[in-house]
Amino acid sequence: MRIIMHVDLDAFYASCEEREHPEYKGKPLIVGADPKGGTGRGVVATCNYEARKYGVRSAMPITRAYKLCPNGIYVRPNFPLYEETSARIMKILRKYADKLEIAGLDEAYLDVSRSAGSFKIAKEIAEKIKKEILEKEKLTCSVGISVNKLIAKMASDFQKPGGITIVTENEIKDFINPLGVRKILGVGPKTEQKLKEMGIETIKDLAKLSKKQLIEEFGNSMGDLLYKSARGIDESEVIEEQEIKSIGREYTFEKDTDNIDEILNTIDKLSEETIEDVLKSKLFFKTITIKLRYHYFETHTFSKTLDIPTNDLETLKIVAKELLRKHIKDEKIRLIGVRVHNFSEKEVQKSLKMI
Ligand code: TTP
Ligand code: MG
Repeated sequence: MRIIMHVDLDAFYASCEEREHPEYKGKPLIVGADPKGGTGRGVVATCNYEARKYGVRSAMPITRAYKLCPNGIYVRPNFPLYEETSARIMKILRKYADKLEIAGLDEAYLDVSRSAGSFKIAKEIAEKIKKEILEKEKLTCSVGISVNKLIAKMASDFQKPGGITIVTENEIKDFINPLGVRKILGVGPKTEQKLKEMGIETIKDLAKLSKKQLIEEFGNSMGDLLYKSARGIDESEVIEEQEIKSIGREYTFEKDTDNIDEILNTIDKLSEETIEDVLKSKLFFKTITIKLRYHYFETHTFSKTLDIPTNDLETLKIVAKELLRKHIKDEKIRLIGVRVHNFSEKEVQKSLKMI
């Protein structure tokens, strides 16, 4: 039997901010953009649990957050702080895992099948992990323990903040049945909406659909995922991955803009900040992606993969701007992002010839 643990930090960005600024403690804290008295732009990245009492949530427009919680403290994200903190936490987690898969800045899967051997010992390991993260990083986390990644992740979310939730093989059905389909990793708002239109809201509802029906409606891979997830089945392995997946920056304009100079200058600035982080990471990237969000919120990404890896600023600027010119529509832009990924540790050649 496998024993898989999912560890997820509580209100991660907000908790890092509270640790650095004890004066924020006990007050609603929103990390995201400056609300500018209700006229600001951008969205909430996250907020602490005090702010959640007012209904504030991740991904909500900052103006809406401000309406719900005008007296909250609003801060902009400090990514280097979260990245450094995350790296130290992953180091702690690695000690306890046979295999560790970093799934995001604040979450990881641990395969502890061999080292724990039983759910009882796995719980003790989870308690040790929580204690060490609290002592060393002054942060709390929630832990889910089960027989696969799918259920472990649902379990870590079940008793937030600070909970440890164990779901054994026999308990899976009762645990997942009442949950909303959105709790399945891979089910986003679109799939959720489509299922809702079919009268499916909970995992119990979902389990009533046949594999054939699901594949007809959602295609092979999503259909198969939905069919298996509704039964608590997930055979995917915990995959050791130590590399950072991507590095990048994005910016929401003060006012939606179609001023091409302003957009290009912003790409330059975002590229510079991105390269600073790339140099710190000592990595070389092959793929460059830009993200464009239009004023009506439609969002597109466009990528180009180079022949050889680089960490060159000019290359990034040129390719990002080329992607922009090629794909931009005649509409006002709300947000723009620059991101690099597909990393390797070796540089081959630092020159523009590769473009
Ligand atoms: P989550 O783990 O989803 O959220 P959280 O840690 O803030 O809160 P919870 O206690 O419910 O786990 O995401 C981790 C971080 O990722 C979060 O602190 C901020 C960032 N994030 C965004 O920037 N935008 C988003 O829409 C979400 C969901 C998260
Ligand atoms: Mg979290």
